[in-house]
Amino acid sequence: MMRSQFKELYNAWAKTNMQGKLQRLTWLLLIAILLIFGSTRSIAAKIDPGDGHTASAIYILHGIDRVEDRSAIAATGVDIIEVGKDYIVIAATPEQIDQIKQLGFAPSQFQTLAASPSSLVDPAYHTYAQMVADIQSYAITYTNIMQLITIGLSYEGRPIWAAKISDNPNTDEGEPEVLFTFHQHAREHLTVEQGLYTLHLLTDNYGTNVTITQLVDTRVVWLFFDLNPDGGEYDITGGNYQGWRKNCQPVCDSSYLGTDLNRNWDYRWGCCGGSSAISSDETYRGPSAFSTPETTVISNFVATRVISGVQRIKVAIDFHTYSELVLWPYGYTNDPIPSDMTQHDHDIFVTMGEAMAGMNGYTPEQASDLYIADGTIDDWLYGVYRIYAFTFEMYPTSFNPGFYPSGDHIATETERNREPILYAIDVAGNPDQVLPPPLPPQAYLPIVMR
Ligand code: 0X9
Ligand code: CA
Ligand code: ZN
Repeated sequence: MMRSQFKELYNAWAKTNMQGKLQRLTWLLLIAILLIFGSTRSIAAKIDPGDGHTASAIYILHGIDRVEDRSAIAATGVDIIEVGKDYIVIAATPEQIDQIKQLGFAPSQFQTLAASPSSLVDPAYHTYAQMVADIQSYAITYTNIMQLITIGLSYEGRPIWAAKISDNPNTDEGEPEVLFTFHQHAREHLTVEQGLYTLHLLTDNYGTNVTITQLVDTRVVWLFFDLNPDGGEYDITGGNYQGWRKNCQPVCDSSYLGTDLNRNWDYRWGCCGGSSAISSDETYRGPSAFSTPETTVISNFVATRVISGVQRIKVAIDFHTYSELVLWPYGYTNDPIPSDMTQHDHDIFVTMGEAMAGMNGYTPEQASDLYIADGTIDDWLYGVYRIYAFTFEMYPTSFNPGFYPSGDHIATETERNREPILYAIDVAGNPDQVLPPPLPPQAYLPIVMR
């Protein structure tokens, strides 16, 4: 009795133990499978994003001189880096090159460009940490006209910093507001310098320069120094420039992932072949509009500037490199005045755009004259809030030096935008003033009869 009871118990224990062993074995097997496939997957993520695409290379395409062709090429998801009179420079995968050839462009038009000669990071440019140190020291020096805030975090958790420049910066005085944004695209480091230049310009000259003092006293200037801190830091990893454009969501350690912030804004997002649905592409728009924390944080901020039903921000400039252009909406269509723009607003865009281009020597044009792009910040700022929003493409005009001019250019190229920046701040007081007043009936010139 005891024996058989024991035997039964033993058998039962052995059975559960056996099951346990089997379970453990199964787990081990599962873990092994996960490890093997997990590691191949992470290696694979570096070599192949899993959507059949491979690494982008830089090409120059000759004989391209029509916006229709450029937009058709952009629609394959390549990044058009430069638009010349009769050529374009693109970053494209071999698959995209095949697609472009299928569109009818001849192989003889393609030429691979050598990588940028100076790939060493230039210490004259501010890193994220150096930028933060600079703006924090200014905030301490100029408490009378500067309020420094963080409005949220990037995907990797870096604070997104904003400065409010105005007299009595801790009080809402109801003044007209201007928004300057910098560094949506990681490799466009010159734009961070433009943001710091603007901060220094408005603060260091306050109280001594009459124009600047008046502008700071009668406006609110918002400076968003760095919309893409994660991408910017990734672009300088290891002391070598990486040619990175997008943010780091979900990761920045391969050439395939990340969202193009300037295709992620929620106005006609993904509408018109001006962005890509493929996560490995340079112009990947994300799975939905405002899928990135960086664009979401700015959009939430801009929404807070609607007070008593009126958007306080009247004028905006978003800084990029390169090509030396002043661009205005819309970028999603070639139509200069579609139904979501008034003739009056179009006239203000053209007048302001040409005026600013006259000051910095850039070329003024509608954004889509370059190529169609959808989900861009200026289309969103104007489309949703009727803000006169421009995109500046800074120095240089050509792929040498392209995104990485040496630090010697920082002072001249940021100073070059002094007048357009002051003009934009001024015009925000009443944008309508840039248009000539209509002639009253009695003002017609008398016809002189002879
Ligand atoms: O493609 C962009 O986002 C901007 N150029 S950049 O080389 N800095 O990436 C330009 C956007 C202008 N808008 C349109 N072309 N529609
Ligand atoms: Ca004020
Ligand atoms: Zn850009």
